Amino acid sequence: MSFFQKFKEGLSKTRDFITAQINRMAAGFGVFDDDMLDELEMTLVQADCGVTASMEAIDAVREYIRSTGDTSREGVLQTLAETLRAMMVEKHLDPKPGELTIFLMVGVNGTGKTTTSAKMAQRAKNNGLRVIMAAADTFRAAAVEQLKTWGERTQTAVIAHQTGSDPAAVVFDAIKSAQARNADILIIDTAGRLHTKKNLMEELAKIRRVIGREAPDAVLETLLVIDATTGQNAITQARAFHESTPLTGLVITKLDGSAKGGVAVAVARETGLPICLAGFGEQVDDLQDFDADLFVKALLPES
Ligand SMILES: Nc1nc2c(ncn2[C@@H]2O[C@H](COP(=O)(O)OP(=O)(O)OP(=O)(O)O)[C@@H](O)[C@H]2O)c(=O)[nH]1
Ligand SMILES: [Mg+2]
Repeated sequence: MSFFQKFKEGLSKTRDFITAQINRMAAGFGVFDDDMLDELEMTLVQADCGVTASMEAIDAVREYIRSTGDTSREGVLQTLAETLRAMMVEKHLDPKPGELTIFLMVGVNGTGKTTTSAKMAQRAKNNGLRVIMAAADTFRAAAVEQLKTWGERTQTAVIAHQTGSDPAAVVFDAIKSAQARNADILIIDTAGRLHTKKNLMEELAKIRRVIGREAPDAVLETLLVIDATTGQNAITQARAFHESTPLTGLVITKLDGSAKGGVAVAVARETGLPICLAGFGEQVDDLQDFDADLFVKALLPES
């Protein structure tokens, strides 16, 4: 399946919703008037693009209509696509062999941190890189076993301590191990935590201090894993995590079958953070570099 097909299939529910609304609005006219633009704005909000992004996008459409007089469906959709696209920054992770890149995977419970860690390990292996994973979720009872199982499946070494131990100590050991084995990549899987729990957020800051001290030359990517089915709470999550653990990028998971795919636009617009990866399923190869052009193309109806 091509890149675009994955985005298209993943965003089909969201696109179907937007398409149905637009078809209903434009039925009989084929052109957009002011009321329809208001409705279109509501449709974007309902598709979880966020209030600010939706408002700005429709403002741009109004400006386009004012300056060109073009109220056609084509012109409106084209302007909409360009405006939404411009709100998103994509960043492709490109770890180099021979230097250590550390991926610190963070996020609230159940967003897909562990699965994404495994997917990333598999991808790095496919690219001939040396990978180690760290089981820094010492909180949830089965978490260490879950990562070890992924380690076996992807043939990746997993550094783990017992459940209940200090995650920063696991990270310390994992860095030592990565350095001793000349690993190119260390993926740190952390426990799901609510962004409102101050002590849990402090734990992440401690992990970061260990990384800064023990691997000062490593490239550190702190990636917030966001579940695309979450809705607007994702914005709050992103802001809270970014405040306590400066993030370098976002991963949007569960884009397969989410009717709330627009949330990627909302989070990108509200945080300015780049989106690095997109998760499209539970299998180890269901991971793609995020592509903002394809994303927007897949989100909106074909004009
Ligand atoms: N459909 C779909 N399911 C996913 C995707 N990524 C993860 N999942 C599923 O989401 C569930 C949670 O995934 P985990 O990787 O365990 O999530 P986590 O963030 O590590 O969870 P905690 O460690 O408990 O916070 C599992 O059932 C995964 O198979 C995805 O891209 N698409
Ligand atoms: Mg996990």
